[in-house]
Amino acid sequence: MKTLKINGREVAFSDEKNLLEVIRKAGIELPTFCYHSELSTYGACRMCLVEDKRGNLIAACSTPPREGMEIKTHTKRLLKQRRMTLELILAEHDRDCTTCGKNGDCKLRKLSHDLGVEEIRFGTKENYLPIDDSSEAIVRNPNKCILCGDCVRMCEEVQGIGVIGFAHRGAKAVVTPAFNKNLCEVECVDCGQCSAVCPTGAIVVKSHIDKVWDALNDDNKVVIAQIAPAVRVAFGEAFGLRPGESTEYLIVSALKAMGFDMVFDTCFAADLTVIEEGHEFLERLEKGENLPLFTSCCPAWVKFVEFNYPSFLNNLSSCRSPHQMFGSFTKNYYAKELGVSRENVYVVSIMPCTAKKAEAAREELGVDGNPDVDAVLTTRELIRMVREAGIVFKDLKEEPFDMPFGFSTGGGIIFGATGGVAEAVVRTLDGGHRRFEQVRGSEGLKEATIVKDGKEIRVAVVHGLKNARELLEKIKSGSVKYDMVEVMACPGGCVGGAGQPSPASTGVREERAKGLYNIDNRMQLARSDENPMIKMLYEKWLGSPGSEVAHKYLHTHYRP
Ligand code: HC1
Ligand code: SF4
Repeated sequence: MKTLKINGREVAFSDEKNLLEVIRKAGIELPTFCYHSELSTYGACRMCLVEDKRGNLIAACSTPPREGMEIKTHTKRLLKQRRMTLELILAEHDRDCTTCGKNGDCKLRKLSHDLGVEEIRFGTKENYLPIDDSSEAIVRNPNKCILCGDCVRMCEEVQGIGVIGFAHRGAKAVVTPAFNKNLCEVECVDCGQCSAVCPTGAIVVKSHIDKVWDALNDDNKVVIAQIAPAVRVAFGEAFGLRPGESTEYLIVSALKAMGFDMVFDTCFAADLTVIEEGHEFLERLEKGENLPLFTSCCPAWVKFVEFNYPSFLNNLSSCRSPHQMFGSFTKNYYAKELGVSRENVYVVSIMPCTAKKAEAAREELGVDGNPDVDAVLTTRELIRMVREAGIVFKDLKEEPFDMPFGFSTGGGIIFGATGGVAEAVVRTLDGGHRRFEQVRGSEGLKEATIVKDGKEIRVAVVHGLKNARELLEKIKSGSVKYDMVEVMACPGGCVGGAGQPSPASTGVREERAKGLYNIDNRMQLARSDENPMIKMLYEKWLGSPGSEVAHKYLHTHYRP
């Protein structure tokens, strides 16, 4: 076993990729801005400097651990150095912390407090750059950027998109889309993963909180919430629960306390998606057309295909995503049952995702300018609203979902983890009650083959858009062949959505996914086609899967 010394204590190490990982494993939390274990090492922020026995200062993130090394992590010199680095960053930083979107969750503010920065000797920021709020999903404030490059590497290395990068040099250096364009003018897919790794308020999620409060305070509006699968296994993290603990009935209770009239489950709409998409898939299979079928639940993935692979647009399932199906049947069918006009029904989607905000704004997903989904709150926005409303989480009593759209099967629940959509469709195609565990887990690409009526169906599952691009290239070249492909833009699927509480490392995402499979195991029904409320919706309104009504209200088209 190899060892080195940290602050005079012997510490064993094996395959840790750098000194920083060894130090953190030894229980010492060295500060960093630009280090993320899932991104390449940048080594720019200099916060993780340590001192070796010769007195050299070295960046722990970019130094491999070596046998016999002796380092110190908190000498007087290092403390002074870190404080100075913070002071220099703060001197160039817009410091309106009290009104910042990252207030309460800002690493810069936390470290300045923890490291005892009490004055900034190097002046105050003078030159302010314009804020870019052109995106439906995120807001970029360059005045709060500390040039750590986390967003740049996330967009490039994990999402394979690369629409933001460094421009200019020295004091003029900024992170910006090419040619200083706004985000809405480049091929940003709204995944929000850049905001999830941003340590400050330089990239934040666009808030829908105020408009939801407005609707809740409007007596003419019937305000209806739907809760996405992945929200329930992450929401509790903000209140001290472990990732993966299910909190859906506490969320229902909180929403009711805030004044929501009805609370339904997006998992019901996910069950409906399985039926429509399963039907569409079998039709394509029979005709041998537009295969592989690509799932279409993830709006960032849909936009990615629209921007980059228009020749594959016909491969996308024409099904709207579950939360948009929900908005559509709520406003076009249920509003009539309630005797309320669609304008007076206000649908709020509670989602782990930022791209759902942009999806809800798509013109085709509404009627005459009235959207099917009026507002999208991320898990984090809902947490903020719960606090704003003075609701004490530990005092909440569980409440059930409302009916009829609060009933779901395990098939709808597992949508929130990578592989879940494919597994739910396969369960229904198979018609048994088996689980299909081959497509579970956090590997970038998962494959499975199932046999239906003597015919082999090849399924692939990818998450993270870089993985999706690699797969599309292989499909294009003919080197691989599949019948169905599930793609989710965020690492881990929706459980790793950018609207979830941070930080979402691989381990956290896996725990959340496990939480969804645990709920699935407890569910009475495993297959979406067994959902009695779905059967009722077909009997009362839709007719049969793939019917004209179903196509009009539950399907969509894409833009080349
Ligand atoms: Fe998802 Fe979906 S699973 S896309 O990840 O298909 O956001 O959770 O709500 O719409 O159901 C997200 C999650 C979510 C949709 C469903
Ligand atoms: Fe890149 Fe996604 Fe951020 Fe857009 S939202 S800049 S695609 S990481």
